[in-house]
Amino acid sequence: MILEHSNRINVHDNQRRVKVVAFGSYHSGKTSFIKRIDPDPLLTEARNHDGTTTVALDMGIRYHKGYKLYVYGTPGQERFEVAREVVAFGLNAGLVVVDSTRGMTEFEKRVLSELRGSGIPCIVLANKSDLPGASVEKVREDAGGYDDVFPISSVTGKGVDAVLDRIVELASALRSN
Ligand SMILES: Nc1nc2c(ncn2[C@@H]2O[C@H](COP(=O)(O)OP(=O)(O)OP(=O)(O)O)[C@@H](O)[C@H]2O)c(=O)[nH]1
Ligand SMILES: [Mg+2]
Repeated sequence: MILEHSNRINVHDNQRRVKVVAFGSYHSGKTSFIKRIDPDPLLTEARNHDGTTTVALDMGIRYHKGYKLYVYGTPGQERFEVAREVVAFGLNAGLVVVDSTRGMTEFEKRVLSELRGSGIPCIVLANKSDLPGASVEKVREDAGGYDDVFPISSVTGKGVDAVLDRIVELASALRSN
């Protein structure tokens, strides 16, 4: 699997590379977001009782405004904490993917607070905005009024470009520090 994809992880192509890691509770839509930004992602999913679930990591690559974004998806299931730690190592920016029909879980609130506490730029994605009952206001409230909350739909693609723009903005700020 690694060899098959190794040509895509070329570190000698002089692009400005950014490692972005997506966190979020079970089925919040992390894998769907990665599939949306890269039509040929690396996915490690297994079938389970309600569809599929990530069991190790996902990765998509997206070129955006002069940057090469490596976007990693973590597993949402609690038991995969070790995988989350390994995937998160060395990240430049974090995404907290929230199912906006249910609001932020305690886990998602904790991840946001840990990222912010470590000074890592992060964006909250209020995903599933295409579904009835989705509320970006509720997610904003759950995030304690945090500014960087973006309503998106990983299924329709709505709002995704604004997220990519914001990642690049945060990355360029990092570089100028
Ligand atoms: N309507 C709608 N459904 C979505 C959206 N994003 C994800 N889903 C659905 O939500 C379910 C879970 O999506 P995944 O992308 O697998 O979620 P995940 O966060 O990767 O899940 P785990 O790996 O199990 O933690 C699937 O049935 C998706 O089709 C969205 O924006 N809108
Ligand atoms: Mg997944």
